[in-house]
Amino acid sequence: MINKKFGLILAAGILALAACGEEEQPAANDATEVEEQESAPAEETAPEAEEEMPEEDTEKEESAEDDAEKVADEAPEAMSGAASALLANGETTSFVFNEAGEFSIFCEPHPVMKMTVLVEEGAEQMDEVAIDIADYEFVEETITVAPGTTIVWTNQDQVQHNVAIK
Ligand SMILES: [Cu+2]
Repeated sequence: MINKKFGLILAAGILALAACGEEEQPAANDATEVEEQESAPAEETAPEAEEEMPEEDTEKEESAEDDAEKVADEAPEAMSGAASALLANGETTSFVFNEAGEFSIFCEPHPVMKMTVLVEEGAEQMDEVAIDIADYEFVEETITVAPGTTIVWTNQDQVQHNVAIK
């Protein structure tokens, strides 16, 4: 609110000054100057508040990143050699894919079970993506996700599977 007011006063002041530069109106000019002087204390605080605004936004973004990091903490980062525990029927596991690139996924007890995760900047799938493991297969053969996506696998089979990264 203060910023808007200040903006209006500033805009009015600039307009008045610009107008005064062209047509000499001493009376109107004096009135404008007095007005500006009266509102000076408010102006002194307003620019600071305006400058602080972006910092606050940055802090908000950082806290959003912190939240994302918390999610990432829950799901281990996808990297070569990583593997989940064996999943019983209905159990889930997840990895977060932060790095762009290609990840070959397989099931350790059944190495024929494979899928590929492509991590690409600007991919439509993001945040959290669910993939079932059913009938000895990863339901998606290849999936493209944006960096930072957490993929959650759910074992729908009665046999145990896991999710390993080559
Ligand atoms: Cu398996």
